Amino acid sequence: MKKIIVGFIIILLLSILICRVKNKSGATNKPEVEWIYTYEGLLEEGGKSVLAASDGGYLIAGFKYIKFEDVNILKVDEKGKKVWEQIEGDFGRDYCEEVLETSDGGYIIAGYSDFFESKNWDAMFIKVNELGDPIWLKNDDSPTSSRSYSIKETNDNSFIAVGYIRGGRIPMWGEEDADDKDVNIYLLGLGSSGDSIWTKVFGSDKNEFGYSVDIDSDGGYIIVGKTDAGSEGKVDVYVIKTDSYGEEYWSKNFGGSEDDYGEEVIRTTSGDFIIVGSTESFGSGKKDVYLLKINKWGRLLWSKTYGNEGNDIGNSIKETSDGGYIIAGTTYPVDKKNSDVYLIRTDSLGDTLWTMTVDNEGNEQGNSIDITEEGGYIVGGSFSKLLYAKSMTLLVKLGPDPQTGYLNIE
Ligand SMILES: [Ca+2]
Ligand SMILES: [Ca+2]
Ligand SMILES: [Ca+2]
Ligand SMILES: [Ca+2]
Repeated sequence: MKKIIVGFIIILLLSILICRVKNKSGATNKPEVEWIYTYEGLLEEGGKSVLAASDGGYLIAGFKYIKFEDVNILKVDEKGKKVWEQIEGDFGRDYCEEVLETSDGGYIIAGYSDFFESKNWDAMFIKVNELGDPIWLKNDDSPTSSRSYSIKETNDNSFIAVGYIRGGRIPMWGEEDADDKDVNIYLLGLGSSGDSIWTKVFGSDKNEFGYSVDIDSDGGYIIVGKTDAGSEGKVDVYVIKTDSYGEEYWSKNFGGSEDDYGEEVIRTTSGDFIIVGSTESFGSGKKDVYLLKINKWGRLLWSKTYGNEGNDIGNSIKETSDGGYIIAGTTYPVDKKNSDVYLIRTDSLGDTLWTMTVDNEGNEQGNSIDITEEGGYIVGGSFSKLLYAKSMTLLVKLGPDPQTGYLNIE
């Protein structure tokens, strides 16, 4: 028996070695970095969410400190030159978490705000036109603190948003009253002018956070975040599937014995769901980027990790035209004093086609990625020269991906 195990381990090690050699020989087939730009004001700013706009150029939304933090929307052309910039929000602090192009050619922002009269955070939604001029701004009027992190447009020009809220949940079995302190996932069905048509709260007496929502082929929703009610008492990736009214079909935890976080979920062309986040349970040390593919019933099809000894964080994912994935995040290499943008391109099974770090000689954070018209990538995030120096908005443009191009020719 021992001999069989030793033999198996040798074969396993050899196959890992062969895989490594293979990956190295193909590793030159990456897109080129075409440009890196930082955008700065007098004070702090940073980018949270990027998109390749249908009228050309790129749009990055985040925050900019004027008197307080405000939502900032910056439109640049294909070369990264500023076309327009708009500040949105009201009297308090306003943060953007996601920007989305809407079917009318404008944009919608999901975030949160501590509006003047309010003593806590409110989920906030801002609709702007194609030049960033405000059309409406709506704050969630729930009595407890709420935030929104993700928004999608439904096919009737309405919106679905997810975030989290304190309290608001239904009491659990054996509980007299649900208290108003624990955090729960908050799903909002919004009308075309941003008013809540309905809201749903999901969670237990532990904390649950919602970070991403996508629309399923059945008109229902898939929600990803994290829960403190994880296996072995630690944090797990948390996934909820609902119908189009937000009624729960199923919910699942994923991860191992340490902390695992879900950041973004998208429905794939195969009809499954792909989730990106970070894990401390598996991988090469500290946090690693965590990729999970699940089917529509929530069954895990496969999971992968990417990273090195330091912290490697997955923030954003898109499906490429060949059915693979592009992931953007941040890596904190142990042999360096600063962070880099971390990009991972995989095939449809999550096997690595290439990885790349982007370093602008400072602290780069890769928060969001989109695919450009010519099959390259636009990455948005933040940059600071030194750890506690003023932060700036960061954009990185990559040329066409040879991996996608090669597969297209075939
Ligand atoms: Ca809870
Ligand atoms: Ca866990
Ligand atoms: Ca790591
Ligand atoms: Ca760096």
